[in-house]
Amino acid sequence: MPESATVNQVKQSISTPKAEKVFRAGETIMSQGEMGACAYFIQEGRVRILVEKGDGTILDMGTRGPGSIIGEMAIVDNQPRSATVKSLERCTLLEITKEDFARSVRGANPIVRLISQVILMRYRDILRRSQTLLTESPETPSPEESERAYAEQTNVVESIKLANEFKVAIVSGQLFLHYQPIISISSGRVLGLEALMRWRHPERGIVPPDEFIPMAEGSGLIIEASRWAIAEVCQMLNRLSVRRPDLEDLYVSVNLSATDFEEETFLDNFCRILQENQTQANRFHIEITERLLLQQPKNVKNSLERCRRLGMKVVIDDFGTGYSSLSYLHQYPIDTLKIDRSFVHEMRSDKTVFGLIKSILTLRENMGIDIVAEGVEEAEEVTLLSQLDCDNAQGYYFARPMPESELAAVLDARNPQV
Ligand code: G
Ligand code: G
Ligand code: MN
Repeated sequence: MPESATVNQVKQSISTPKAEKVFRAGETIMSQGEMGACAYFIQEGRVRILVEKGDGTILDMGTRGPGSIIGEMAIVDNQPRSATVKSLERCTLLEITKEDFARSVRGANPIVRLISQVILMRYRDILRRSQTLLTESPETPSPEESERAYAEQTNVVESIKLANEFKVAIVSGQLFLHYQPIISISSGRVLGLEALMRWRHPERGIVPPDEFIPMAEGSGLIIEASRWAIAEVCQMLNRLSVRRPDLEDLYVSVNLSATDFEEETFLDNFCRILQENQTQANRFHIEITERLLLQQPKNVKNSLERCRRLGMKVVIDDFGTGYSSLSYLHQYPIDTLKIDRSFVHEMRSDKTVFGLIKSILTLRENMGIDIVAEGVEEAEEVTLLSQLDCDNAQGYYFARPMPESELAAVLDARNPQV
C-alpha cells in the first residue's frame, strides 16, 4: 500500500538531513540536462565542470575547489542542469536544497528577486548561444518571452510601482500621522500617544498601512519615512507645547522596524532631528516587535541601549504574538510590553488567555517592566483590566487614532489644565 502523504511528510521532517555528502574520486556529482534539487558548497576536494555541446563535443569548463558553489543555477530557476560535474578526488560537499533557497527567496524583496532572475535568464541565454547546448530545442522560449513570463507571474510590477509612488509620497507631503491616546484607566488621563503612519495616495485615496509598511520595510524606504515621522512628531510636540506647556510629560510612541535598525546612521539621524527641533529625547518611546529581536539585526542591543541612555523608552509591540522568549526581557533593555490586542479580546472567553495576561503582569513587579493593554474595545475589558491592576490601556474604547487637529479637544477633556 502506498504511504499517505502525511506519513511521508512526517518521515521527511524527522529524517535527519545529511549535513555533508561525500563523493569518491571520479564520481558524477550532477549530470547536464537533469533536473537539480540542490546546489553544493564544496568543503573539501576538487571537481571538474564539463559541458556537452549540441554536436556531442565536450567542453572542459575548468575545475573548482573548496569555497566554491556548484549547481546553483538549477535551484534558482528550475531549469535542467547546464553542466556535468565530476569529482577529481574525494570531495565533501554541503547541500543547499531548493527548499532552503526558496525559503530565503520568498522573504526577499521582489526587485532583488526579479533582477537575479533576469541576470540568470540572460546568462543561460549566453551559454546556449555560445555552446549550442543539448538542452536547446525549438520550444525553448526566447529570453524575452521568459523574462516577460517571469515578471507577469510575480507581482513585481506592482511592487516597483508602489515603491516608486511611495518615494514621491515621502517628499511631497502625502504622508501624515494619526495619533492614538494611551490612557491611564484609573485617572482617565492621556499618558502618551502612539504615532501611526498614514498615506493619502493622490488616486487611490488612503492606502492601508499593512499594504505600504511591508513594502517600505522591504525596499528600505521605511528609513526615509521613519525620519519624516520623527521630524513630524517633534513639530507636533512643539506646536502642542505652545498651547499646553503643562503637558511636558506626555510621550509619543513611534513604530520602528528592523530595517531602521540595520541602517547604521539611523540613530545619529534621529538625534540630529531631535536637536534641530529642540525636542527632548525622553518625549519618545520606540516600539519594536519581538520579530525584530528575533532577527537580531546587527548591533540592535547597542542601539537600544543607546536609545535608553538618551532617555527614550523601549517598548515591545504586539507582545505574545511573535516567538516570545522571556530571555529577551533580560537580554535587551526593555521598558514596556504592549499586550497584543488578540489577547485582550480573548481574555473574557478564554481562561488560559486571562491567566497569560495575569502572568505577563507579574513582570511589572518582578522586572520593573511597564505593561500596556492594546486594542481595548469593551467596557467589560476595562473592568477586567482594572481588576488585574493593569492601568495602562489603548484602544477604540478610549479613542481611535486621530489627526493632530482633534487631539487638543481630547487632551483638554482628559488632562485639564490646572
Ligand atoms: O493603524 P494601524 O493600521 O496603523 O497600523 C498597522 C500597522 O502598521 C501596525 O502594526 C503598526 O505597527 C504599523 N505602523 C504604523 N505606523 C508605522 C510607522 O510609522 N512605522 C512602522 N515601521 N510601522 C508602522
Ligand atoms: O501593531 P500596532 O500595535 O502598532 O498597531 C496598532 C494598530 O491597532 C493600528 O492599526 C490601530 O489603528 C489599531 N487599533 C488601535 N486600537 C484598536 C482597537 O481597539 N481595536 C482594533 N481592532 N484595532 C485597534
Ligand atoms: Mn505599535
